[in-house]
Amino acid sequence: MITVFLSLGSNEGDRYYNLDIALDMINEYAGIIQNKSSIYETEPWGIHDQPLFLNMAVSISTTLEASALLETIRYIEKEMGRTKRIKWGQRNIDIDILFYDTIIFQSDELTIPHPMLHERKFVLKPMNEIASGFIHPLSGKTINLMLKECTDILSVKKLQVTLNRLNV
Ligand code: PH2
Ligand code: MG
Ligand code: MG
Repeated sequence: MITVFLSLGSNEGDRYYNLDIALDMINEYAGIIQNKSSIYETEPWGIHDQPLFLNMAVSISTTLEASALLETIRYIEKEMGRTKRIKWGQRNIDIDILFYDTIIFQSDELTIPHPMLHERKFVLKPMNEIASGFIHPLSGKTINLMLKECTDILSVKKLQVTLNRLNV
């Protein structure tokens, strides 16, 4: 079993419902959910003129290879009728692989660890909640240190809400 960290995001439609469904499908198809962060409401990074995101981080244990995991994530996003139109733009669901154990992996389609995670507070803050001591295999830094060093000033606000059907 491999431990994988995923980042979930939604800023279109019923954002809570989208996260909820994505968690269900991840648990069904991608791997068993071990841990999940709170939900955060976050200012959009990259393209500012779009609705606020909900973001969260989860860890799963899986037997899927990295490329098979990516295929599975794409399947889930497709099943959910993913609405992404442009890079960094608005979408109903986005599931990104942050870490695949401590593996370093590079292909045309996939880079692990996620190459931009250290620049994104909307990724680091939720991740810090569930795995603050996890060490980035390339930089050797903990999530906690990366969060402290992160210069992203966009708002990342922890919400006091839980999902309706928290069946995982
Ligand atoms: N995802 C992006 C681009 N910008 N900003 C926030 N706050 N949250 C996201 O999940 C996000 C983003 C591209 O995947
Ligand atoms: Mg993304
Ligand atoms: Mg993505």
